[in-house]
Amino acid sequence: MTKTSIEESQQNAAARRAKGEFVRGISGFRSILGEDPDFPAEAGRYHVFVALNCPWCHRVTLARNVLGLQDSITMDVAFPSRTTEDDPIAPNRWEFNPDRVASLTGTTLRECTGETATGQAFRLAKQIYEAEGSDEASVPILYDKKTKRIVTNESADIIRMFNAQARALGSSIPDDKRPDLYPQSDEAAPLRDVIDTLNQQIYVGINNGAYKAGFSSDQAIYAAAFTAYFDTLSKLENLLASDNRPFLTGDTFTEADLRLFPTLYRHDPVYYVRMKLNGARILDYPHLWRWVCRVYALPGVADSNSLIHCRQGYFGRSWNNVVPLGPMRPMPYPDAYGHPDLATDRR
Ligand SMILES: N[C@@H](CCC(=O)N[C@@H](CS)C(=O)NCC(=O)O)C(=O)O
Repeated sequence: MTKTSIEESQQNAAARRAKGEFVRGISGFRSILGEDPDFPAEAGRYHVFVALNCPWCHRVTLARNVLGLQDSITMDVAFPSRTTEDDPIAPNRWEFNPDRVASLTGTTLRECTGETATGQAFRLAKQIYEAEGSDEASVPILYDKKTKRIVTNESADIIRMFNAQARALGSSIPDDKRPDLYPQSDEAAPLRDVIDTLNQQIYVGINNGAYKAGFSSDQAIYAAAFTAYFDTLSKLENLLASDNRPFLTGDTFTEADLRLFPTLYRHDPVYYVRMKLNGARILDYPHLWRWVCRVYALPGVADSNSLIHCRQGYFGRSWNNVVPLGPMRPMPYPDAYGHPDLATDRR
């Protein structure tokens, strides 16, 4: 499998962090399903651990759903807020706890589960790593229920291998009906180049750019991330407008679309406020808005996430546990994603 992930340079990472820049770390587990002899592609053997508010996990739940892998790859969902300071094991960790009550709704969240794959019913994602001597703590995790080992914790690799191995992994969708997110044929080499270029722009300017804007504590770093984010959105708006193409590379939904969606889905209801990305809404970009609605309507996409989890998770402790209730106009989200006609051009 070719290299999938676009990673931040780790050069001077400690000094950059000390200066207030948000610098994303590197994923430590990087086996490839179907290529590493320890991890053959088989139906019913693998499991994913996710948090629905996490956009990297959203890539994984999207790929699992659009490729028809819901029945053959099992999944556990963490509560959207990390553990609290008084947690008996560790604070600020992802927790599999279906009994936890969300402050937004005053109820438990029906998508949340316990930990069902290791056989040890761990409560914290951190404990899954500790069982392998690792001090990482992130989700998503692709886990092998047979050997009880982590396969990989890199979302870019997970979506690429789900696509490449969809049939062997037990997809419920026949080959000729299933989207091919990253076609492997010789003729598709130019398309792969286009996807790779888009992935790079989308990761730097948008997916990770949103975090750089929202989580850096330095005004200049925030401002540069804000500018790059909206510049990239304008480029993508123009790309879609150029020939009214339905998807970023043309007529079919590919990995580039899949990787853009988690950020744009969160933009109006969450990132506009939380990541200080209040330059414009996606609603203000008519082609991007219609693109979000088009992707949202694809089978499995609406079910791949929950804005309740996103809002609860992103507006957590740093927002005093009070979750903003909007947007209300032109209508509440995600219902708005059923209305491509709402698009306005007010940038
Ligand atoms: N490279 C990883 C990044 C995943 C990531 O940063 N996940 C965040 C949640 S959005 C996380 O779990 N961070 C560690 C922590 O919160 O303890 C991927 O794309 O799979």
